[in-house]
Amino acid sequence: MIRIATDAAGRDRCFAVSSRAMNPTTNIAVRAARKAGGIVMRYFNRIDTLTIAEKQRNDYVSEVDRAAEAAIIETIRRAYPNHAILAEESGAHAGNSYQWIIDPLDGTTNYLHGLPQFSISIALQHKDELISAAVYDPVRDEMFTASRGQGALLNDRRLRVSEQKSLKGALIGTGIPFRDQRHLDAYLAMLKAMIEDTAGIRRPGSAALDFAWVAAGRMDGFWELGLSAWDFAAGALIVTEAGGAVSDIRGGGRHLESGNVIAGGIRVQQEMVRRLAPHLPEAMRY
Ligand code: 2AM
Ligand code: CA
Repeated sequence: MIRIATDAAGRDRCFAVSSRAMNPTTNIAVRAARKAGGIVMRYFNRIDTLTIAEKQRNDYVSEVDRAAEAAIIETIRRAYPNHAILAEESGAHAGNSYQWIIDPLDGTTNYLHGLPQFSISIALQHKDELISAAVYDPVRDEMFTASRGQGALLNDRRLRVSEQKSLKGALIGTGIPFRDQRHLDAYLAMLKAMIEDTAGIRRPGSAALDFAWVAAGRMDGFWELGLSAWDFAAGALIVTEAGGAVSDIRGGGRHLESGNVIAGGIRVQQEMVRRLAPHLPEAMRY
């Protein structure tokens, strides 16, 4: 593809740019995520006017989550009326073997406090394979995308996980248990192991964005227990397409099932499995 742009001297110049025609389903994910981002940002400056409900202990939802989710579903349905949908607020909508996995506002607790760290997460899964993903940070206007076999992008720039080879010097993200405290001691043992072995730990508060940041090399690894599929389905594809690895706590492939997950550059991720797996509670299995 040829792009024409004006150079520093004011002359029109032709540039050859690599064609990064986006997969059509990834395109729809991007369109839906942008729409939801618009809704989320419109309300962000007047969060005091929102009606907030508590789904369970420490688990909030507002009319923004619902409006953003409705906009995403409408965009997807218009393009793919037969696809199935699994969305955080409205649950499962039946369809064919393609399933969209949607979190309309990941990091609701941050959002409701006015803390600008949240995202919109949309993935498409076909049978057991993730094929398209978009995670959108509307505060920074950063769109992270991935299409299976075609790599991951941040806006139009190609993403690559960090080159970090070991835990020594690594910056690691995590999520601290907030709802179910049954496994808090096991989590704290994991946290202790990571504090001892790494350069530092961060808890930004939107799991979808944490994965996107691992894909971008901003953090070297990430782990959390008890996530839902919509928190990290998109993020998982973005990390693997950026050359990283994602697994359950024992290093297997059952993370979407268990919600217990480790992601990172390949070496860091393997080291994390080695250090964290011994602390996994028996009841969690993987
Ligand atoms: P949510 O905002 O879509 O619910 C991080 O730990 C993940 O857990 C986030 O992706 C967030 O997704 C979810 N979460 C739900 N309630 C939370 C809370 N009270 N504190 C932190 N994270 C929460
Ligand atoms: Ca979420």
